[in-house]
Amino acid sequence: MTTERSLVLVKPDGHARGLTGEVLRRIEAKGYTLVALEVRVPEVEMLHRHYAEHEGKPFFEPLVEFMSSGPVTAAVIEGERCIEGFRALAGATDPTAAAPGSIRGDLGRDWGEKVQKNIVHGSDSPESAAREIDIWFPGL
Ligand code: DAT
Ligand code: MG
Repeated sequence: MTTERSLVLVKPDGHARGLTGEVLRRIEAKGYTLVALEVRVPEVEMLHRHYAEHEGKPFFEPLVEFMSSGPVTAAVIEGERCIEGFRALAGATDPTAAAPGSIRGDLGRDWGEKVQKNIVHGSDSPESAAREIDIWFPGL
């Protein structure tokens, strides 16, 4: 048994397009459990911590600006190998290249803007998941 927790975000583009329920539906249909759920407009300081690995990259500031531009749904999900499993549900980072059947592949596309609006975030490792869950849901 490798029960894991992962931090999932429905990004501002997903919220604005009314896709939050669809993302949560896919998570539940896969068999993962919702452990925590909150809608909030994230603060810039928090996003700097969340995206610390990307600090200094050309897309970092536009990414933080985009992510703080509106409501985000943060969720902690739980299930067997759900970190890798949710990354598979999400699909590749670039929604144009993401496989059909995935969230980004089915629902995302390139909007011709600096920041890729790719609907969701999912933790990429157990270490990232622990760090990110502590940022979004301290004490959980
Ligand atoms: P992922 O969200 O698939 O884990 P990531 O961690 O490499 O991807 O990047 C975080 C986010 O930053 C990603 O969801 C969209 C944005 N991003 C990544 N690479 C980018 C690029 N080359 N240009 C613009 N935005 C980018
Ligand atoms: Mg990432």
